[in-house]
Amino acid sequence: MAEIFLFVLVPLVFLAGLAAYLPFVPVIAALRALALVMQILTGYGRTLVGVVYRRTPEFRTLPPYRPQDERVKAYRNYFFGPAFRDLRQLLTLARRSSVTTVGDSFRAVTSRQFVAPAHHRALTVPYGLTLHLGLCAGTVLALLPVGLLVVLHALLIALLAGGARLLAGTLRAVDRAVLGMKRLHTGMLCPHCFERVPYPAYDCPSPTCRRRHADIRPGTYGVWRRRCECGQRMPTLLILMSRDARLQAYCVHPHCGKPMNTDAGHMPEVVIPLIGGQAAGKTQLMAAMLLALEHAAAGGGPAITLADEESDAEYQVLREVLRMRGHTRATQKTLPRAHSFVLGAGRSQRLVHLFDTAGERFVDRDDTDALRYARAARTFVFVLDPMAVKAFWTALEPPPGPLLDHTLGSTVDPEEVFARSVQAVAAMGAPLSRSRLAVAISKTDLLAEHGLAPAHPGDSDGARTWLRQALGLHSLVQAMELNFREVRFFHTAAVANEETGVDGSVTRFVEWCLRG
Ligand SMILES: Nc1nc2c(ncn2[C@@H]2O[C@H](COP(=O)(O)OP(=O)(O)OP(=O)(O)O)[C@@H](O)[C@H]2O)c(=O)[nH]1
Ligand SMILES: [Zn+2]
Ligand SMILES: [Zn+2]
Ligand SMILES: [Zn+2]
Repeated sequence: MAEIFLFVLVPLVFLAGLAAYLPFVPVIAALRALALVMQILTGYGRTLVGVVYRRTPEFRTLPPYRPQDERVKAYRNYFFGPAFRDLRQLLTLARRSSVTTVGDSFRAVTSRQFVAPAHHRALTVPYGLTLHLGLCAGTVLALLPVGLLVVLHALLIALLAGGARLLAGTLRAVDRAVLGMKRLHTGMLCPHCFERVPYPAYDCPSPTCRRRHADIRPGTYGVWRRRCECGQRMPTLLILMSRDARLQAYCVHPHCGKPMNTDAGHMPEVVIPLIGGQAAGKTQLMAAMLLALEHAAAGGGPAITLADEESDAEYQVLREVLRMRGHTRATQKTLPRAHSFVLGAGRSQRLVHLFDTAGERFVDRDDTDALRYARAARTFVFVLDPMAVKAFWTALEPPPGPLLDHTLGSTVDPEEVFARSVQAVAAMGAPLSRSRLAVAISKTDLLAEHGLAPAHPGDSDGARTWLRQALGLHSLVQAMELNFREVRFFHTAAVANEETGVDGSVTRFVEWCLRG
């Protein structure tokens, strides 16, 4: 009887139970599969938040982008590297966490239902098998949403990275166009080495940092702004610098690296070289030009601001010399430095560089290479001291009396200086045939004192005739008109007077020089 019970009834009951259980198998398996999928997705979500947002050490699998390792000591824009690093970290960590979740689930079922079950194995083994079936299905099913999320993530950052590059490119193009409008497409002039700087380098504005950023334009290190290694934010473009937050610009040429004018790049630039022999009157004329502009500004004309401390300090000295009717000292032969000032306001602002080079430099052929700045000039000033012309002392009618001091004159032949300078400047590639030349016949006040001034000192044609006929400078005038697009002749008296200010001749002269 016991045998019947054991070998017939029990199996029958078991099989009947199994048959009754069978319809529930798909339901239980499906639920376990769904639970596993949800578990894996939750893990993925947690990893995503950790990698992209919390950024704690346990979510780090790849070395981070650090500013100290960069060529430029600045933080990278998220879409220029870090976003892809995050995606790779996410893939690694998500794979790890999914494998752990699946493995743990299988192990839990095995141990609880097969190895150490709480009930009879006859009951737990079918249940365990069902769960295993669910886990298998869940593992396969989870691949779909996780894969989809990864693909979406990759697509999104690819799209944003493309957008960031496009935006950076557009901003650079806009900046280039604005520079083009300011006629700065070939760059700005470095007042120290006279080379063109296509785009200045800038120092971090933080006083404790001062790291140099060679190229701040939008790109790898930021689209609108960049962050220096020290944490300080800086604008990426000239057009993004507000008037009172302009960064200090530096020359990018490796042998130079000196500071440029703070206004460089923000306005058109005008370069005016003063050419002339020793003691022809270049320095004094330049001082008078600046003073004339200052007086004009006080009288409602365009505002003038000296662009840097050095220019300003030198100008203060020169102005004092003019006021005292003193004599300027011979300019040092050291490399000439621009006297820079900002003229005008708003859109008509211009950064003007006047180059007063020592007359010595125009005599020696080896020294003329310092005239590199002339390449950027479209208006030249030639200072001609009539007292340096032989005919002035021999052929003038009436002749200069004995009272006119010889030593006040230059002793360098203007024809020679002109020929040499033109040759040097043309060899450097300055487009003279497209440039204007202002000829300043200097020291008119001295001549006037001795009754030697021409009848119509304010008239270019009169001055030209005077040079040709009275001083016999036919060939010099011809050479000037041959080399330059436009030549204007001025008699200038670089002297000032407390009440009336600078002599009117200089006012007219400077006005023409800056008109171009
Ligand atoms: N009266 C008078 N003196 C002038 C005038 N221009 C220059 N001088 C004087 O002429 C001398 C030479 O003038 P500078 O301006 O120093 O000459 P420079 O061309 O700069 O000479 P270097 O620097 O040696 O190349 C100085 O003593 C000036 O005071 C002028 O228009 N009128
Ligand atoms: Zn430089
Ligand atoms: Zn910094
Ligand atoms: Zn001088």
